[in-house]
Amino acid sequence: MNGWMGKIRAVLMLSILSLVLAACGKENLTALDPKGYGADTSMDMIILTTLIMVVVFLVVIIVYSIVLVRFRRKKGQENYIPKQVEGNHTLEMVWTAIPIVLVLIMGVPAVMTVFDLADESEASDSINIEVTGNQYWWHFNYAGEEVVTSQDLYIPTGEKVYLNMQSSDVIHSFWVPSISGKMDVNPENVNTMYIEAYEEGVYWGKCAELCGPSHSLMDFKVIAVSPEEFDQWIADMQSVDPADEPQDAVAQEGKELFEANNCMGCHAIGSSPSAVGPNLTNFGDRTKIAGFLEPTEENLVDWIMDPESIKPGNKMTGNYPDLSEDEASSIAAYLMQLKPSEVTPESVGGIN
Ligand code: HEC
Ligand SMILES: [Cu+2]
Repeated sequence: MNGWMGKIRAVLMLSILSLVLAACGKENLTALDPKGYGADTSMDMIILTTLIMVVVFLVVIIVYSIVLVRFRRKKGQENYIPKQVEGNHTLEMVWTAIPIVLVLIMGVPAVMTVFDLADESEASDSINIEVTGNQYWWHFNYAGEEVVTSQDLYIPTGEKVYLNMQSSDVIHSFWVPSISGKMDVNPENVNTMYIEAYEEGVYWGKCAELCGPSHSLMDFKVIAVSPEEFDQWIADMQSVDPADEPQDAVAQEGKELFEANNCMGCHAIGSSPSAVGPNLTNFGDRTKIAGFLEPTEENLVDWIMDPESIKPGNKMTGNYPDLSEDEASSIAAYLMQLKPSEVTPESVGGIN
């Protein structure tokens, strides 16, 4: 009685725990709630294979239980030997054929999905983006548009967007679980894939390849906006003039400090393709600072003063003169004002 109660209690506790834990994790960071074509087709495969495995499991358990009960050694029949079926042709054919059929049911759609997701035939008429993975940030160059950005990748909904991906250093992996599968981003070759988001929203991306001490902080976002908003965003980004004067005196001072302290050596504002560090054209609209910090001025000052304590091993540390907190604040005020567009992560619901 006690033993049973204990087991029931354990099962109850586990169910409650899994309910509680199910609420953890970020929305739009799961392959199990697909919001884009690649994730959708992967989900179909997950469901198909899981169903088949459950059926196989149930059949095996049922047959096993029947055999266990029916062919127990019974009293008075200790020397009874049941009918021997070794070498039975029908049986052997059946248990060879069933797994082959099951593998075909899973394999054929899997191979078709792989070819479908690798189909590049529409790439030349579509949006093409050059994606560069860097220790520990992402660079996005919109081919033919003179638009460059980092960390937040804007795409239109309902369209296939083709990504041509390469790394500037070590192997990274581009993964936006709720939109698409993973793709390795290698230094020596260009890997391609397309992504398509069904709905507007902000989708979390992760680098899925261990790439150094701050690998786990190499987050990025896909911002899916309507096609009209996307065109608007591209136009807004194209109209940025890096020489424009900031609105107030503090930001003006920040701009001068930004120019005087080597920041420009690595960070472009405008469409310059050079990219030692993230392009900052629309930095004020970013969902995060450096991919993962809340975009507050305070966090930005901390980042500028000591990026190493925030993202160990990053390539910015030590490459510019030491700054006072006042200087860092002025630069932060300037960078926070870089908001060229009305189309922002907030305009499609922000992030959770
Ligand atoms: C040697 C090149 C280099 C210099 C010089 C440099 N940075 Fe950076 N910066 C980087 C790199 C690389 C990153 C990306 C770090 C990461 O996320 O791993 C970065 C990230 C940033 C970010 C976050 C960008 C984003 O998209 O979230 C800001 C803001 C920034 N730097 C500001 C500055 C300022 C201000 C200066 C001058 C005081 C400066 N940087 C000097 C290379 C540089
Ligand atoms: Cu990485």
